[in-house]
Amino acid sequence: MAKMFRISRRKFLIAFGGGSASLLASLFVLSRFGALDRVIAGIVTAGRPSTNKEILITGQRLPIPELEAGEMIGGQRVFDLRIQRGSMAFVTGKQTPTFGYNGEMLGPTLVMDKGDDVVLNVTNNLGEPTITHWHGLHLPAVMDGGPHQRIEDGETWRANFTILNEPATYWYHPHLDGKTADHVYHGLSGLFIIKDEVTDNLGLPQQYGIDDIPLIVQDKFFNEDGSLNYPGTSEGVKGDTILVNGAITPVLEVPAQVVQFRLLAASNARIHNFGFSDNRQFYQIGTDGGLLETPVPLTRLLLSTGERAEILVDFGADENREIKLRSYSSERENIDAIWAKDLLDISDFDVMTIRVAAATQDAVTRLPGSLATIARFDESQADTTRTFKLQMSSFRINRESMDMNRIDETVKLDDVEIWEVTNSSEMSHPFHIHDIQFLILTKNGSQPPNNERGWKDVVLVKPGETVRIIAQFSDFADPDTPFMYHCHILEHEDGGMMGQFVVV
Ligand SMILES: [Cu+2]
Repeated sequence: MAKMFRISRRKFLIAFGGGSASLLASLFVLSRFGALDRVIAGIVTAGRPSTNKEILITGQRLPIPELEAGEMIGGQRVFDLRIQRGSMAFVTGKQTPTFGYNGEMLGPTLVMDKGDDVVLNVTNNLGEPTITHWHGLHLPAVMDGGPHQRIEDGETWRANFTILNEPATYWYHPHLDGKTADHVYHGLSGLFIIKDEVTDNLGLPQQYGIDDIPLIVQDKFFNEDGSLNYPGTSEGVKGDTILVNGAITPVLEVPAQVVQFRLLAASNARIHNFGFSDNRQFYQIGTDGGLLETPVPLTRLLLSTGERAEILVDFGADENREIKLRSYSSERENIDAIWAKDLLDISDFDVMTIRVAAATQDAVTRLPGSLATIARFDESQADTTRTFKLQMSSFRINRESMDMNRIDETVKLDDVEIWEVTNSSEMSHPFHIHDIQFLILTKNGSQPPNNERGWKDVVLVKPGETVRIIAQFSDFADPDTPFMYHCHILEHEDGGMMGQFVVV
């Protein structure tokens, strides 16, 4: 896998490292016509898979994952998840082998209340070992579903914990060391929605599937025989075909009123820059781990793999109109060096078509004023500051590749810590920490943008950037079972850009 990374880099150097006068002259001409990026991206993506777009089934109605509230048994909310192989229709006349939870692909949206005592029985019928991680949840390390909690084929793992997190959108996905990227790519991902009475009474759109819509955005390559093509490229697999909730660039009908989208960037590697085709303003109300203090107006939303955002969009004046949800990737700045970009990275492209129909009877028509109070830490409260250097050569953090038998950091229970994460590589890395929700203090010394001033469990660290975050490690100490921190580009994680910490 590391080999492909070197090849693409070498191709780039061969093509553009020569420095001959004629080459430079033609580059100058190309750059004047804005085509240089496209040429270079074309060169570095040559030899990688591409999908014959004519064979794809697109424009289907957006599937909405089934809402699953579990079953109340003896005061516990019990969910059963079966990891299984399935089959989907993405290519005309063909079937695509997929992986899913309780279905062909993706999984049910698990809904629960803050404070619930939750049991998740996860049965592995995949034919190979896997595990399921509860991304963003604050829980005992043995219940986290990290690489140390493996489920052998045919076995069931029972996870049991109390929901302590704030109301927000979380997700679940495999986390087996070295296999996470492959398992997620083939379809294993699902959402959690945590609710509580306070949030239920804010007047937010919350009719699931009607005005409260989950959007799991991914990208994949398809072979002509219908199968998924997973090239395993070590710098990160960015597919050339965009899927939402397991359908290729689908169509969603929304009522002409305020609608909530729960966005999950669940690609293996792609970093999106969402916006709408009419450049309308929308409002971010939630981050990974809770509501923001007030709605934040945006026209673009940068979302890297693993991150979630709840946004409100007012379609009140749009009945009978058609609007596209798009990713304006060409507008992103300082995301990846050109050798790591694919054609979509330098393009603006459709993610989903939105058709606006009549409003519902009990339509939400106004935005809420204030949403939540965030108890911020003061930097002076920090007991410790740790530094993490992200390096792409051999995929390391602080010069070490992931080792299941090495504990990298030991954190004292209840300590408040500042983690300073520096990216000295040429690609952006979404940095994820298990167990906790954190607040971003600074990005390269500046305050984070308003829409990132809420609880987070993934933060994008761009090339040359240092991001400082602050968090408290409370409730769950276990000297024997570590939590993970890692890059959420899944091929980087599998490649070794992951470390382990224990709370004692
Ligand atoms: Cu990374």
